[in-house]
Amino acid sequence: MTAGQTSTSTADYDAIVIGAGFAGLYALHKLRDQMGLRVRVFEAGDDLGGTWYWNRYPGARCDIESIHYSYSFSAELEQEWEWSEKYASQPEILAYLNHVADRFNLRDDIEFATRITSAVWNDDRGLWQVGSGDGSVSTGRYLISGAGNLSVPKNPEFDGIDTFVGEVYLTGKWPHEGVDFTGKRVAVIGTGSSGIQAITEIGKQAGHLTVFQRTPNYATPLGNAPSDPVRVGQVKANYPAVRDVARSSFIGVPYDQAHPSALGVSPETRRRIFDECWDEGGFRFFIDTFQDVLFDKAANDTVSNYVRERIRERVSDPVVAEKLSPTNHPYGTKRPPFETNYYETYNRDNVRLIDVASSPITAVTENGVRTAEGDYDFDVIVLATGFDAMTGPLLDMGIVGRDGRKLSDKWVDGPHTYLGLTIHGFPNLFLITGPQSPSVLYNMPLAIEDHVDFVADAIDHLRRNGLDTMEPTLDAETKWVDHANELAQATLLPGTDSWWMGANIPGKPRVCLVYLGGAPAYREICADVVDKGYEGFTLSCEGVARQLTPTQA
Ligand code: NA7
Repeated sequence: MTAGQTSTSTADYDAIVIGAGFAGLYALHKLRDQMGLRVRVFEAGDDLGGTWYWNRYPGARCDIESIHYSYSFSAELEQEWEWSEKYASQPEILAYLNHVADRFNLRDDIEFATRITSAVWNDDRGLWQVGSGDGSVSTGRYLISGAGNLSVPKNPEFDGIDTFVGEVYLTGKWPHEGVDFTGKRVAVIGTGSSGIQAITEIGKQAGHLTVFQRTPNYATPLGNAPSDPVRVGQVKANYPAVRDVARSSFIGVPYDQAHPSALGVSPETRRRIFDECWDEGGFRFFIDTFQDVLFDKAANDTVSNYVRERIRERVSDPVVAEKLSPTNHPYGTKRPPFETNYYETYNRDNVRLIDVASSPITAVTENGVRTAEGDYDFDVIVLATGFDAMTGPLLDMGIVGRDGRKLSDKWVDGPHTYLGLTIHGFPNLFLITGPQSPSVLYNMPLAIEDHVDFVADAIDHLRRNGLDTMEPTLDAETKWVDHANELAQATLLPGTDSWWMGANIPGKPRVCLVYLGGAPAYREICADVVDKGYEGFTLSCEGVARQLTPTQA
């Protein structure tokens, strides 16, 4: 909006929310039911659930304990919902989200099967014009992306994939009717978290399964089990305190603090700590061992060696065990996958492992997969090849900011955000768990709640002060990007090709997409920004931009 103009123009909605997963559902509830705003949610899928709507592949489940991987905003919801397993499966998480939608009457304000293809800031009217695939346009004062971090599957990179006469499935877009693998010759390409979960289940059903592995992963036990009623009772009796402790831990789960240094203890003590965390399962092995494993290569070697040793114990054929043992990157520099009987899958007669690092896939043919070493015939190919993570969903929506500047141009060398939440030149646009926020390294439902609460408070602040727009300054954004990059450079992560670094997509800028300072530090920074009257933001009123000082705020 230019100086002197007023923001009298009326928007269809106060807030437009994109996506009806964990983020969009809570944003709708918070803004509509707690703040009285007019809110519309647009969702590309035919139903709600986001990640948990699309990722229906066999074995899909969360890898943060469900009593923690769940909303904290409603005490009643926390008390009434029962998880049947320690780590819920995809159908159960989807049932939970449907329960939330029904309980809080959210469906009426969600437009399903509506993919947002353009979102353009109208400076004269001070609002976002949001267009969908069918040509309809809606306007909103605030635009909130709950489009997710892992919602745009990577395009298949294999020449000839369209000529394959069998069935092809992407783990991230799994058919709702399911897939029957019985008696079939199945290929799975990819051994990240999705591939590892799917391979274990498909191996049990397929006539024959061939896994194409480019990079072996450090998969460690999930430790799933039926829910323990005693433990659940203890958590439910103390939920607010449990959530506080969770939010005070690096990744948002109430686990112990890691020991300072893997090198500062005796080999026996180190082994004991690794064994304990291994046996506990899940993220404990990633975050409860030693603080220096992501910073110091020698410290990391201790954990990497330990995992390799444990893999060798479980795989009967030493040649296969060797292939499954990662050696080209340090433990934890790719997002650690968690498994249940994954390694034992390779002891089955109907499962084989093909290393495509040494002999890459050159094409998909009419009948199967071609590598430099030969052709393999299949009835079904499953692509577990990952996502255009973090920035992909945002760049997929045709976002255009002030003065017609495209987000894709602004982010040509990687994301530039302030707090991973907002972007200079894109007023009133809020990214829930955006790039350069802790996002995927923070228990997602809590990360989402923190961000939605921040946005709600910011909108409330604007309204109470008769203000229209909020936009970070270029200076604040630059400092944030530098800060996020400095944190990443201090770790071992930049040296590994991972989706955290954008390195899984050919041509994508190589930059750390995640804020690595941890949830507690990040939460403190955000609180401080608010305390200082939204430091780093320009808040505008009737077209007159002004930097509010704390006293004005
Ligand atoms: P990931 O973790 O990105 O894994 C993708 C896998 O696919 C990984 O093993 C890749 O090997 C492999 N891949 C990708 N492209 C190819 C090609 N062209 N040839 C062979 N292999 C390939 O995705 P996921 O869906 O498993 O997990 C994403 C996140 O979801 C996960 O981290 C959790 O946060 C939940 P590479 O390692 O690149 O050599």
